[in-house]
Amino acid sequence: MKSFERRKRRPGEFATIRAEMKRRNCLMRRYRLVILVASVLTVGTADTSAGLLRHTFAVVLQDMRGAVQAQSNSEPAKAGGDSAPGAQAPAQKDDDGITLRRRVDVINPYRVQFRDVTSEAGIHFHHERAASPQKLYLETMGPGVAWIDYNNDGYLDAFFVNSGLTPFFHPDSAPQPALYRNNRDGTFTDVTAESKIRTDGTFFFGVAVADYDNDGFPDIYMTGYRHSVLLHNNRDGTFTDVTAKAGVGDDGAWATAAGWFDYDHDGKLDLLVTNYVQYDEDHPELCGEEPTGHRDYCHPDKFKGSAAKLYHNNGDGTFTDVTEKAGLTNTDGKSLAVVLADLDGDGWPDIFIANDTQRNFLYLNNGDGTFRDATRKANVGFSEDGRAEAGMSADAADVMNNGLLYLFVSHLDFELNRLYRNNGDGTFTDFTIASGVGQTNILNSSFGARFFDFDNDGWRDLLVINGHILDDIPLHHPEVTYEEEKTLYRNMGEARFVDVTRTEGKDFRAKHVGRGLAVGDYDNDGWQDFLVSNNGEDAQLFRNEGGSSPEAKGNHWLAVKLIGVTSNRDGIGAAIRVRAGDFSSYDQVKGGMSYCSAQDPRVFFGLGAHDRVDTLIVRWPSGYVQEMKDVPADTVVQVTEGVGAKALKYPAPHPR
Ligand SMILES: [Ca+2]
Ligand SMILES: [Ca+2]
Ligand SMILES: [Ca+2]
Ligand SMILES: [Ca+2]
Repeated sequence: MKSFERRKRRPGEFATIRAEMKRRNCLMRRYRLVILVASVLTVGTADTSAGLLRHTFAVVLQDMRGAVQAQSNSEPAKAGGDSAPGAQAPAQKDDDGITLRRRVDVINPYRVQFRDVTSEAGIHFHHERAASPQKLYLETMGPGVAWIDYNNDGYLDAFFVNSGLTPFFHPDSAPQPALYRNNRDGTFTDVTAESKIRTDGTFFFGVAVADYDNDGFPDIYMTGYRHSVLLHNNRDGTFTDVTAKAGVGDDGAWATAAGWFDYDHDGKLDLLVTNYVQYDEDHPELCGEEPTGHRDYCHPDKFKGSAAKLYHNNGDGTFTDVTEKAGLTNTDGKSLAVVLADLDGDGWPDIFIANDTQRNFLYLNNGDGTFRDATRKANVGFSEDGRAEAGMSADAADVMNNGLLYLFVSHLDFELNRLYRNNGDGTFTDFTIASGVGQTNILNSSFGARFFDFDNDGWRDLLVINGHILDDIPLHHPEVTYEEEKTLYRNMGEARFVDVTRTEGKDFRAKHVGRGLAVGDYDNDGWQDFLVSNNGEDAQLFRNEGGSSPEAKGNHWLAVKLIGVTSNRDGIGAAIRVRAGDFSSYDQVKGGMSYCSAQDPRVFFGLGAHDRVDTLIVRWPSGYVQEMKDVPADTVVQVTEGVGAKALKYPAPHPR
């Protein structure tokens, strides 16, 4: 009787049972995964800690919740065909056999996307590659890109570096850089002509921006081949080339990355210029395959390295080359990136340089105008297995929210990009594999890279711009392309990075020959945007659409703009700590970063659910410590050294 009754089910009941069984199976699979992951972590990883384990559990549990949610969302619509409000489209299967929607729920839960707004913003800068059949080495490197608020209206303007003339490339007019003014309504206007920025055919690569003369307006340093240029901002929209008087031309060298910092704490910003290789374009090495005559861009091993230069700011518009005095003469360098930050926490800014095929350099500041090479002791010169890699980009950030700056260096294809964990005792540990920033990018050649909290959840994420050096790379490695996707990693907490590139739109995933990356909030909405410079292609502006994501609505932010009085006016070298409840985040106003590019000078903090900051503490390079209490979130706070803080209001869009 009972068995007969069981056979007589109500219509639709079988479907419900099937759904329930499927849900239970799904949960069981995930419980098994929890146990598996826990076992692997406990047994197999040197970096296992209670925190990481907790985090892994949290991720997997979140995944389970996401799966349950997705399950309930995919249940059939009720009789009558009404679809529930907020019902989601059927999930797409991806090639891992896991539904893409579930992956998005877990790895990009706030659904923050970047949109290519280059064209609608009115930016139409094209980098001239200066390509020749001879494949001059200069052609494939560069360019960088910059954010600079040149007219000091609180809105970031954009500056693009261009190439120049070579013995094999001499058009009627030399390629020119470009300055675009931010119209405060999402668009830009090309103001290059009125800015009087015009170059003479010098081949430029990178850019560093800072207010070196403390007059309140940011100035521009452009790195170039055989000659670099300092452009003083005249405060009326025009710039003057003051290189000769300043004595910072770096003549004869191939300058790449540069950065500003006040290494001797005298209140005046000094200039660190890194140089690549000793290269003679008039008698170029021609590289490639001899028998076939097939030309290729040279390998850096063909050339000798070139030492960086440190220029001390004398405060009267002139600088003195103090490279030797400071102990920085090292011709092993084939440098492409620099980050200037206090890496050992002693209050003095240090120098980290990424070198191509040579070890990186870490120079710690002795506090007496000299530096010591601490690379080997600090363990940041090589990959974990002792190889010097390609070193195209560098950044430093607190990705653990523990007050220690980790170092990131990007590399070529078939090398892993490296993350070095700061152990807080002057040493670092290669954290690449454990952190997850290496593997998914193995076929890409990574140039510009920056840490920033793209979804404002309180954890700094990582954006990497890719593009190969060799335009014929598929001939050598068919699986590698010249144009490459960008890579976005989300920090899932405690420096566990997950590649979320596939959760971004097609604009973001379009392939380019990526080089420079400048991160900045050009529309002052608190969601950080970015500029990309591509070799031989149009530059790109990506807008962070986080502000219009319903899922991200609960995430808050705070930006800090510093005005130094005793310290250098830009506050470069200042350390900032933010506390909100049990949340704490730390950063510094750093010099250099990324690949040959200049970043938003403000420091941004994602705050997650915190809509107020309990304390904001600024430790200025002068040593003065300034503390502000109960600061509202979702605003740019301007802190003037020793004076006070105010929330900046941005003027309404002005008529065009
Ligand atoms: Ca200035
Ligand atoms: Ca100084
Ligand atoms: Ca984040
Ligand atoms: Ca923005």
